Amino acid sequence: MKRKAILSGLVLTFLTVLSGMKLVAFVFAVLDVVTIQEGKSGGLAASTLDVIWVPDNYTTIQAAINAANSGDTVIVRNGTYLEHVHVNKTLKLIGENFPIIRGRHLGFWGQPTLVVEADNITISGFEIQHETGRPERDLGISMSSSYNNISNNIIRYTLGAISMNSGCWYNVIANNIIEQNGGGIGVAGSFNLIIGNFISNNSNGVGVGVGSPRNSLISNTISKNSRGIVIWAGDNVIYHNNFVNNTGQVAVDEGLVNVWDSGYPSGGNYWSHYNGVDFNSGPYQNETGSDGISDSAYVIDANNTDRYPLIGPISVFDVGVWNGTAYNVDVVSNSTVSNFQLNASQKVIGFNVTGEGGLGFCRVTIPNAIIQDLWRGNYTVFLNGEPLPFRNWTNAENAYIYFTYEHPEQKITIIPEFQSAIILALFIVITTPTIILHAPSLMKKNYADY
Ligand SMILES: [Ca+2]
Repeated sequence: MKRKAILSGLVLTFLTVLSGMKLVAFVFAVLDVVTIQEGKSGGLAASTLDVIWVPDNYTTIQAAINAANSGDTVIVRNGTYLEHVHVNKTLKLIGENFPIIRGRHLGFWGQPTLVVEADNITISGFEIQHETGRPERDLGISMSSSYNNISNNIIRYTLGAISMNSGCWYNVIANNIIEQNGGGIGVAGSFNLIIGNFISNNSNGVGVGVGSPRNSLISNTISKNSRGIVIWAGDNVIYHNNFVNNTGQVAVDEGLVNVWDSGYPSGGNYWSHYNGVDFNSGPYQNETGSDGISDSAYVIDANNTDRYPLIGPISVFDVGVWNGTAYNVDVVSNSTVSNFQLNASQKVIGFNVTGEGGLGFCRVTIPNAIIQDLWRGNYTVFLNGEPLPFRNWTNAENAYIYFTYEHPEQKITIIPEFQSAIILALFIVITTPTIILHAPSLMKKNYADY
């Protein structure tokens, strides 16, 4: 029975990672598992532990991996580890406070700091580097397997931060910071999900290789790379990404067809160089009234069109798990969005918007489950405590709420329609950070903070 408890704890831990909750919560979950384990074993040799600590049980990460059994968790404490790490069994490799794994240049180019070779491996919470810096000579993570989860890492100074070899399926690459590498993320295979990453100052931000269809790239911020995204395959889906000031934003090999939006009103991507206007709305952009989506499509080439380019960058806020499902609230805006809060007990979503003069706009995307839970489906928008006119759209998943205001600075709150301004007054009075469901962290997916 104890063993069962440990396993279910680990499963829960894995789901927690998948659901995008914060690393802190994740490590606590693992600590719970350790407590159960110690209660049972009273201190066994490390090779029989389900959770192995580095350097407590083994001084190097590789030694811990070598001693681990498939299904174990290896937790690495903060520090700098000068290693090349080879993960060839199903493990969870978890960093505590971002330990650094730094590879050495061994004389030939392309040596990875981390090799991921078995399926169902989790790598989370590390800073992965290569010692040589620029010019980059060696890889960060080299992957040749499937069903892996690479999340909440920082990867710098490598020839390629995350590099898939052909035939990698169903990998999740989420919420990583990938900067100052030769290549950012190289996708090779299918059904991989690249989501919520910040990819900047690399040569190529993202590359999708030949013969690699059906991958999804969603809600990444891809900025200041020589080339934002380069695609040598068709039938991939790319939406809700911010393409910002890349020397070349996008390149698709000739004749290949990819999908660059998720329909209306969900929309496509933000392209910093694309100056679309926004006076109209609707699937055909022929109805009067703005909606945060360009009135004209962004044509990449004859086979690739973003039908619904976002008119401002998208920021994604993790609002936690509701009835077992992890949700985000997205804000598309030409303002800087800060102090985002979702207060479930007060039934309020609030944030600040700032900008340099002129008219600001927001398009807030809120999952229907939250709209129902918080507001029984009926909500209203306030600007500095006064009602603000808004327009809204709904599809099967979300409500999309659009409104405008004058810059430079305003406070937005969305509250239940059927309740009075008393709630709003309460919300304004209570400013303690404890009401923030998920405190801002290094990995917060907020465009404005990056
Ligand atoms: Ca429009």
